[in-house]
Amino acid sequence: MTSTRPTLAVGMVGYAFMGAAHSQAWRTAPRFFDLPLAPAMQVVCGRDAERTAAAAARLGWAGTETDWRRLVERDDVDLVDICTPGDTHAEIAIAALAAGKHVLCEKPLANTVEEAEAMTAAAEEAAQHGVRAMVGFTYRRVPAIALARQLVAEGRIGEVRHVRAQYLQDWIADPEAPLSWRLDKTKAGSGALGDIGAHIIDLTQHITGRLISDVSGRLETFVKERPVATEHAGLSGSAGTERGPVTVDDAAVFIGHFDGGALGVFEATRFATGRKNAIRIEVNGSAGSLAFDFEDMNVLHFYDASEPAETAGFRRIIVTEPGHPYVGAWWPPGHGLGYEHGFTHQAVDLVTAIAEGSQPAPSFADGLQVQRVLAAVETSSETHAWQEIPR
Ligand code: SOE
Repeated sequence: MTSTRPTLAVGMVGYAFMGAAHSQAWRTAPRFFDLPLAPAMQVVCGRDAERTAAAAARLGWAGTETDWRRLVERDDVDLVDICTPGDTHAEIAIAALAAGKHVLCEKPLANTVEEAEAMTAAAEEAAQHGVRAMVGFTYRRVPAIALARQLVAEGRIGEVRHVRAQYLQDWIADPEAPLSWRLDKTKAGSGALGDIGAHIIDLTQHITGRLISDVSGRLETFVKERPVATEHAGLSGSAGTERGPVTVDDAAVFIGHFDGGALGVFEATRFATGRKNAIRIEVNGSAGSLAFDFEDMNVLHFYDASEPAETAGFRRIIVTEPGHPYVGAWWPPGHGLGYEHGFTHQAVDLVTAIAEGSQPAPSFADGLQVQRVLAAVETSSETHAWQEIPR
């Protein structure tokens, strides 16, 4: 079947875990959603020609490049999708925006506030010419999360007072798990804080519609040295005999306030033994509560405090009805969506915004706000003092 829609040619930089997830999204978005533009998987870029060619064949990309600068210069690329470690985000995104390409950039937006500021300035300049930029906080597009935001916006839980958020993983709980780029500050910027803490910062701000205004936090690195990885395969690679330093945090905890006065308690760790990808968020308001756990991602718990005490209780909503956000395009009720669907919804929303000429969310400015919270937690951990988040 040939599409009569105008094409949006995508060039993706990086093809590991995130590149595979984004490729899946570009493949499925036009097949399940009625998109105004037809994404074309034009070219994928990686440093090693042979591996990049293998990735292109496996993931469905038409061509390859081994230098992202070449990809950014190509006339047959409309959108640059950045799936590389954080140390390269700013340079690639700023060059792509200057070349008039729309940009989708993986999270966290950058490794420093300064980089995120420069990226936001570049995105705001590009927006004047109709060029769009978006940061990939993909969990916003989990239907249960989108429903939670709707319920808060409709006032169903009243005034928000408590926000409790955890992102729990355990993939390096074993001290012999090897080093990878995610444990290297020069590449990743920070550890659990930026990699997964960034998600719960974004999600809680997204669900409540309020920004975090101040924080007090602590970072901890439990295992300070690990075997050097021999390969960049999967999250943790495979180990050699040499050992090297871990230069990022293993875990981050912080408390803070949201605009409007709600209290937040946050925890991000790669040492929660037995927890694989548990994003747990609970919001308590004056009229009710919401609770979510990504390990049961098709479910949202909702407590309505206006119900009679004798029959009130947390309601377990299976978020798979056609009327639920994004779900109508997929399977019959109860059949459930997975991790990858968030990436497809992200591609759908980005393509739609580009076609409509509107600002996709989360914007680079939203990514900058998250970056400022991350930096404030780090500073607070060093100084043992509360930090305000600059606006
Ligand atoms: C690794 O901790 C990781 O892949 C994160 O980088 C992703 O953002 C998250 O979705 C899953 O875990």
